[in-house]
Amino acid sequence: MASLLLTRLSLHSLRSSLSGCRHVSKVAPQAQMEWDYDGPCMKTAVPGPSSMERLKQLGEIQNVDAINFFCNYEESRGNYLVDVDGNRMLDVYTQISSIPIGYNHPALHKLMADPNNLSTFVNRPALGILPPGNFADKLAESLLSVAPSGMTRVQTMACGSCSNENAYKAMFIAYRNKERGPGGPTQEDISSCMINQEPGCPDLTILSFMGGFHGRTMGCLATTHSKAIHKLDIPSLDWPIAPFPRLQYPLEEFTRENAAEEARCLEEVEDLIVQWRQKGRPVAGIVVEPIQAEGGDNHASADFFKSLHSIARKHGCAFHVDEVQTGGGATGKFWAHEHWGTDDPADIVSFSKKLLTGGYYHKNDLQADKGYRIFNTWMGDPSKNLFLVEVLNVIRRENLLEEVTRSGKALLQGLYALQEQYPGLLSRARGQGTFCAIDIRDDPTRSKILLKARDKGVLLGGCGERSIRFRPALIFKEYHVALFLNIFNDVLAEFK
Ligand code: PSZ
Repeated sequence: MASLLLTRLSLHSLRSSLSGCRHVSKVAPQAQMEWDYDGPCMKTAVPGPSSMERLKQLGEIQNVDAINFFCNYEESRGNYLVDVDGNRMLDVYTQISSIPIGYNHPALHKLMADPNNLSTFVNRPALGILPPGNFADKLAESLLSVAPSGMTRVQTMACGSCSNENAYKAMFIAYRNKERGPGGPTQEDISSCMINQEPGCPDLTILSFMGGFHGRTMGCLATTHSKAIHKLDIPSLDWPIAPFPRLQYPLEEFTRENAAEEARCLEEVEDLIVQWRQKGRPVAGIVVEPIQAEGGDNHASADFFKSLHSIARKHGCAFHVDEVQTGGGATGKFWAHEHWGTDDPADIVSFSKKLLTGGYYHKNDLQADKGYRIFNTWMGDPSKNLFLVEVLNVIRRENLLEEVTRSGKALLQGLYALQEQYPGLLSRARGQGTFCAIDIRDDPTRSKILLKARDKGVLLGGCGERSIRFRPALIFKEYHVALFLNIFNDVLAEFK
C-alpha cells in the first residue's frame, strides 16, 4: 500500500511539474524527497477563477473576507499547497504554522489505511468519561514521549484556545485550593459562584504581556494583546498587562542594550504582581509565549524567561508557557523552552497546532482535585494521538530537528544577506530554527510583498505591525530555503 502510494505520488509530481507553468523558479532542486514536488508552478492569478466562483458560493453562507483561496488538498504534497485552479505554491506558512511534516505525508496515509485504526477514526469518544482501552498507552506513546522536563501529566483538549482556557482554570483552582487549605469550599463559596460573585468566583487574575496572543475565547482574549480586531466589542477581564521586551537584532550585537530592556520589563512584572495583590486582585498565574508570534515574532533571552519563572515562584504565581505556536520542532528543539537550558521550565505548557491535538502538560500540583472541574465533551480526539505518534516517528527517523536547525541557519543567513542588499526595505531579521521573521518598511509594502510572493508561488504570512514570518513545515530542507530565497529576492527587487 505504502509503496503503491509513493509510486503514484512521485509519478504524479513528475507529470505535473512538467506541465505549463506561468512561473518556474530557476533554482534546481537537489536531493528531492520522493513524494514532494520540485518547485512552485503558477497557472493563474491567485485567487483564480475557480476560487472566485467558490468564494461567491460560500459568501452566501459565511463571511469570506479572510479567505485567501480554495485548496486542493488531494493534490497538495510535502512543502507544496495546490489550489483549486491548479496553482502549486511553496508553503512557508503551513496553515498558520500547523502542518508538521508536510501535506499528504505517506506515513500518515499508511496509518489511515490500516484497518486496525479504523475504529479510532469512526468512533469519537467523550474522553473524560468513556476513553478507549488503549488511551493511556497512546498518550504515553505520543504526548508523554515528548513531555517537557519535570512534567508527567497531560490533559488533551481540542484547540489552542481551549487548552489555554482550561490551563487558566487549572491555575485558579490550584491557587484557591492552596489558599483554603484542607476542608474544601464553604457553603458560601458554593452559593456565590452560582451568581458570579465572590468568594465562589474569586477576583484572581492572570498576568499577560503586551503583544501576546493566547487565543480568542473570552478568558484567553483577556490575555491576548496583539491586534485590536481580535478584541473590539468583546467585554473583557481587567487583568494586569506587562510590557514584553522590545529587543534589537541581531541579538548577539546588542546584548547590553537588550539585557537592560529585559530588566526593565521584569521589574515592571514584579511591580504589577505586588500592586495587584495590594488591590485584592492577586495574580494566580503568568502566561507567556517563548517567542511572541502573532504579536510580531518578538524574542527574549533564556535569562529573561528564567528570571520570569523565579519571580512567579517567589510570589506564588503559576508559570504558564504557551507553546501553541512555538512547540513541535520549528525552533530546532521540540519545545522552544528547551533553548532556555533549564530542567524546570514551567508549571504548565500548552500546545496545539503542530502537535495536532491541543492540550497542556502540567506539574502535579496543578492537577484538578475532582472530576468534572476540567472537563468538556470531547477533551481532545484519540485519532489525533494516532497521527501524532506517527509524526513523532517521522521526526525521529528523519532527524527533522537537526534538519530544521540546518535549514534555519541557511534561512536566517539568507535573510541577513537580503537585509544588507535592501537596507531601506528590510530590517530586524531574526529567528530560531526556521521560526524566522523580518520587518518590512511599512504595512502597505508588506501587503504588496506578500501578494507578489504568492503570485510567484510562495505562501507567507504577516505578524505584528510590519513583519513577515516564516513558518515552513519541518521537512523544509536547505534546498527549499535556496528556492525560497531566490524567489523572495525576485519579489524584493521590484520594491527597491
Ligand atoms: O487569528 C487567529 O485567531 C490566529 S492566527 C494564529 C493563531 C491564531 N495562533 C493560535 C494561538 C497561538 O499562536 C498561541 C501562541 N496561543 C494560542 C493560540 C490559539 O490557538 P487556536 O487558534 O487553536 O485556538
